Amino acid sequence: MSLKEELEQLRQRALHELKGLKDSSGLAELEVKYLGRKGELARGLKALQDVVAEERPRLGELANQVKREVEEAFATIKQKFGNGTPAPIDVTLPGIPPLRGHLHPVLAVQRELEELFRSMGFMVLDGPELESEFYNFEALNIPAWHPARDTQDTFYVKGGEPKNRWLLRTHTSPVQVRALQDYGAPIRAIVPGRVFRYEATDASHETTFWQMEGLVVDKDISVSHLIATMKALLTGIFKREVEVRLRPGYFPFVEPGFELDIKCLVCGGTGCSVCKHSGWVELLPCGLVHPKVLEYGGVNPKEYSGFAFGLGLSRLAMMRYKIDDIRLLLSGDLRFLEQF
Ligand code: FA5
Repeated sequence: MSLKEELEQLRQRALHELKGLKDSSGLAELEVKYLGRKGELARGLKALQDVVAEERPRLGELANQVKREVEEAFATIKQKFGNGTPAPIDVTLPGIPPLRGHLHPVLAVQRELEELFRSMGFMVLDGPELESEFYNFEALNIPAWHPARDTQDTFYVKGGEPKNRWLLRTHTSPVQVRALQDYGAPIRAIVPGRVFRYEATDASHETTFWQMEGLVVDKDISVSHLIATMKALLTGIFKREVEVRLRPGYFPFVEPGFELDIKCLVCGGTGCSVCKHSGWVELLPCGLVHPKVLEYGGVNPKEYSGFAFGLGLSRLAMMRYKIDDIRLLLSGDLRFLEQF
């Protein structure tokens, strides 16, 4: 084969092999094979010395042209794959911090309260969110005909019996009777949990919100125990005195019953959409446990008495963090949640 044919074949082979590369592996070897000091091209150039003088300029030009073409082809493919050498790693660069979550504001307040009540000897209990009419109403002295049922309309689900349907619980109070049945008296318990109501929403009303029930049953429990516990709760969570007002309140499962309101901490009492421009927020209804509830729980009302409260946990979190719309709590909006 003449040198001219050899050079042309060399060009074809080199370009063909380069084309077949799928990634940068093998690129360096191929470069040595064709362009290396002892590579095929170097051998072709060396062979120029042996050709007759008049052929040399033409073949020399061809050899240079092949060299240029092959070098260019290598340069192009290196650009495509990178040159096969991994970029150096700078171990001194700061790392990428992992994203960290945190407690939802309602859960943060709940955890604090659990801690506080545990320190006062309370159990922390749980109850079913899908409840029976019996525990949600009947056992709390709210029979089917009672108008108090209308104040807590809810979502009923298929199943249960005609007079004891399943529903999404409207409050945490059903756990009062469940706890008495399970543990008897004396008892001190709190029950934080999610509750549901079928009602129009606004800045202070949601269809899904959190409450925390409290129940103390023992011998000779009176309103003074109730008030002292409410004070401990409020100073524990706000870390300062907050202005409260106690009014009579009606709930069929307590007697006497009270509404404990706190001065709105979102507006400082001047009036806003959270306190419906009254300056006060309904937060802590409470009272002495009705004898019928004790009986449903299997506890003798002649021997024991008790108090109960139903804290609006979502509203407490709003007061604590000055949140001006309850609907933000379940919005799932990270711009809101990341502020806590
Ligand atoms: C009750 O649910 C009674 N079970 C409370 C109770 C327990 C009274 C034990 C006596 C003894 P009420 O419907 O008022 O009561 O709700 C209690 C608290 O939940 C309210 O003070 C309020 O803070 C909160 N709340 C009520 N409805 C909503 C709502 N739609 N959205 C957000 N919070 C609400």
